[in-house]
Parts: sequence; C-alpha cells; structure tokens
Amino acid sequence: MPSLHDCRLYGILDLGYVKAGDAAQITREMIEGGVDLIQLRGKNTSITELIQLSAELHELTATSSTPLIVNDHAEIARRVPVDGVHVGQDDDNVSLARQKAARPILIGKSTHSLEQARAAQGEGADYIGFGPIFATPTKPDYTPIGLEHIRRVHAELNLPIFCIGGINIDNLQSVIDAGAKRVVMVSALLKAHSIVDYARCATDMLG
Ligand code: TZP
Ligand code: MG
Repeated sequence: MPSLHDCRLYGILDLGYVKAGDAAQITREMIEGGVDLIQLRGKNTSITELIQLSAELHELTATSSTPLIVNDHAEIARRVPVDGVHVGQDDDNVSLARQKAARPILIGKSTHSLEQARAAQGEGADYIGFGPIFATPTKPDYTPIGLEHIRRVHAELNLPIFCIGGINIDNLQSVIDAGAKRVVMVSALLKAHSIVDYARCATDMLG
C-alpha cells in the first residue's frame, strides 16, 4: 500500500454520476490512468448495496494496491476489507469511525476551513479533504473557500491534504500554483471522454 504522502490524485466514484453497474469498469480505468486513491461515494445508496459494491471494487483495487476508501459509513469497513473510511463534519468523529471499523484503517475527514483542518489533524485523521475550493454541483450547498488558504493550511499541518471541489484540468494549474500538492476530482474525471487520459494528464501536472 503506498504512503498517503506519495498520493497525488484522488478519484471519487460518486454514484450520483455513474451507475453502480459501471463502477467496476470505471475503477479499472481510474487505476489504469494512475489515480492513487479511490473513494466509493453513494449518498442515495443503501449500506447493503455499498457493502456489496465495495467488496467487488476492493478485489480490483487490491490487485494494484490502490487504497479503496468508502464514504460516510465506518461500519462497512468491519464487513469489507476496504482500506479506509472518509467522514464529513456531520458524520462519526475519527475515533468513533475507528471503533466501528474495529481494525486499523485509514480515516479521512472533510474540512471546509483552516479551523476545521487543524481540528481534524488534532482528532487523528490520516488525511483531510480541504474545500470546496471552487463552486461545484457535486456539493451544491457549500460556499467555495477559494485558493487563498491553501498555502497556509499546507504550512501549518503535516498530514496529507487533498484539495477538493470544482477542480478540473483547466483550473488544476491554479490550484497547484496556490500551493496544493494533492487534489480530488469527482465530476471532471467521471464525465471525461477518457477517464484514463484525463487522469494521466492530471497526474502529470501534479508531478
Ligand atoms: N467535498 C467537498 S467538495 C466535494 C466534496 C465531496 C465535491 C467535489 O466534486 P467535484 O465534482 O470534483 O467538484
Ligand atoms: Mg459524509
């Protein structure tokens, strides 16, 4: 399993954009394109279905040692050998998520400000998402935080930080120039004509 510090591009397989039946093929394409970390996100999908799907996807991600993270539901990690769980500000806190998983896993936390980022590091998160940097239809109710705090959050914290929200190939350079080392892409990657080529282009830019 790679160190999170070496991960650059985090792809989220969001079932709001793609059908569960296409998830395996998309996972293969993300891996082929060099996505370093993959998350399964299904806001309107039952836990039973997420358990089944994450088990199926984990068989694919395990072959390339790409960590598979499930969103929201730490209890899934108790049933399926996924590599981690991602929690938001309104989900289980990091220690409760670890307790529910009942085995060593990665825990990521969404943060939307410098204060939340500091708190997530204090809580013991293994990595954070930081954003939304730009407005995004994937999380429409959130006000974008912009590029201005990226350098400071990297200077202050020593855990891996993944900038997220409205990031695509056209604005990626501006996010990198603002100090980002790692990014998450959801809609840009999932809507790309070729997920493989899009991911390769992004990983080339991220160095
Ligand atoms: N958390 C903050 S922004 C966001 C999440 C899950 C959505 C990012 O999606 P996209 O499509 O890459 O803007
Ligand atoms: Mg959540």
